[in-house]
Amino acid sequence: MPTLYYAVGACSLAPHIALEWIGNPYEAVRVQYGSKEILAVNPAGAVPTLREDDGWLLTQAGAILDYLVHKHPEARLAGGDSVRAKAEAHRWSAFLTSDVHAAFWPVFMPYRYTSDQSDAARRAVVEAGHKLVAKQFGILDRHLEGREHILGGGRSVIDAYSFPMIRWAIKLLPGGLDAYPNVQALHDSLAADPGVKKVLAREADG
Ligand SMILES: N[C@@H](CCC(=O)N[C@@H](CS)C(=O)NCC(=O)O)C(=O)O
Repeated sequence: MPTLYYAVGACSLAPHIALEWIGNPYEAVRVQYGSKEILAVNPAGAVPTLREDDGWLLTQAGAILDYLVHKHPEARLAGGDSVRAKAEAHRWSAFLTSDVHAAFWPVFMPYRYTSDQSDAARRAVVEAGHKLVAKQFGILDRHLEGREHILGGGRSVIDAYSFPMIRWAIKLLPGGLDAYPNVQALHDSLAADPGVKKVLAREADG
């Protein structure tokens, strides 16, 4: 049975949802960033990390989601089977990892982005981060116009991948999702999904 190492509210929520959608037994282990427990399986001390029974470890959210898609084709979480559909899945996974997730870093950890330790400097970094996040959410919102899911082939791990980041935007952007009605609609449909609800309840518990 695979083991997912996760932290509450983190991007590990995406593979957590994917495992729930797949429906096979798995273990979810809650960790603190940088703890001994996570450092033992991921030298970055970060989540998510997936461990298979034979000890094989996989890090990086996008890689874990891609692995789960291919390990469980019966779950139909690829968002389409054509060569172009696969390329689109790769494109949106990269967008979420490199453009959206990275845009949140200055918001979460402004001190890593300036050597000026004053409050004003940190506030300026956070504001710059908000602008970058807003740019990426604008791209996602326009893409979602007239679509129920990010990928053309239906519900996929890419929708799951977007979910933690959408939740961060609701919490951290000054206007929440007000300017992104299509992202709001995707959020609402994911939040109503029984598998997503189950995972959120588990992550909120204790
Ligand atoms: N590129 C990695 C980033 C993983 C990552 O940084 N995860 C965050 C949570 S969303 C984390 O564990 N941060 C703790 C830290 O950076 O110390 C991935 O996509 O999996």
